[in-house]
Amino acid sequence: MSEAPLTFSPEVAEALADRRPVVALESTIITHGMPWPQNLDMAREVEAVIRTAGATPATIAVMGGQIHIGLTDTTLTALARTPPDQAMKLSRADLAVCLATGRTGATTVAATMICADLAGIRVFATGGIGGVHRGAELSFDVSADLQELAQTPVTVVAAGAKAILDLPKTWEVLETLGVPVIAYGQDELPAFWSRRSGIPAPLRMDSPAEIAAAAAMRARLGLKGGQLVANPIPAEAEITQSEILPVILKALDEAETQGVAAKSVTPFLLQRIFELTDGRSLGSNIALVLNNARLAAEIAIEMAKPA
Ligand code: PSU
Repeated sequence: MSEAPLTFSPEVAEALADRRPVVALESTIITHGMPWPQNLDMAREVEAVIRTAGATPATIAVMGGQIHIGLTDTTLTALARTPPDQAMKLSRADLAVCLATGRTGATTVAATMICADLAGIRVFATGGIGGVHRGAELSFDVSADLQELAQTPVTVVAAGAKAILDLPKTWEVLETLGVPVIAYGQDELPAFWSRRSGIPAPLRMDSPAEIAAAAAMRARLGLKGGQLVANPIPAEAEITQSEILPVILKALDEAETQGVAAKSVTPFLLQRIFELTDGRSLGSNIALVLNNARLAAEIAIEMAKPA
């Protein structure tokens, strides 16, 4: 076990000690990705889905100089109530500073992967990863999530990259970085709120067992880095690309006019899209997270089987 300041919930500690399946969950989606109180409902429901599927959920956040692996309901509620400006949005760059200064921090995909790896957790479910922002050729705004996938051995289940991003450039960068991008059960990459993106998937897999086997094979080959499983949103919850694209473009336009930059871009866009769709985008976002949690639990169960 590492020297890192990890505090495990009793439930997660027992599951890991017994080598039972555990699924990591991030906390930025709670503090910066969804509004109160839907964020708390989502966080609880996602944990429930993982338990029902037969695995143990481990929501990860930084508080009081410790990386918490698994939160109590009281802590989860406190975190969900924390205004976005009072929780640091942690990536690889700021994780140590947050811990050393005792501040509260919510982990993004990148930071959650680092913490999950330290804790010995191999699978992580989220909504959508960060990626290359539109206009990145001028702003250089590329999420640290992509570099993390290239170096930390965790399988991340997401509904693709968030469709507010430049998706073709995001997939190009992942290819350059050597990250396996695996579409689950279809030949096309999904686009977060939509099942289809028009972009062919570099890889396709159709079962949790195959995905677990691929992760094990990467370890045997000594390949560093994780895998991205792009799991399409359930059909009944999707917003098609033709419906969501004009909304995304309007939100992007507003972000530019208002000079929103860096870490504020993603939360700003998600909030504006929520308002512009009268809350429909949030319902879809919750549905896709739950769907990803279920698949991640199934993968964790396969990974926990003796070789
Ligand atoms: N998935 C969601 N909503 C979110 C996120 C993921 O459904 O808000 C968060 C993740 O923590 C991800 C972050 O790492 O958005 C990406 O932010 P950025 O584009 O600033 O790197």
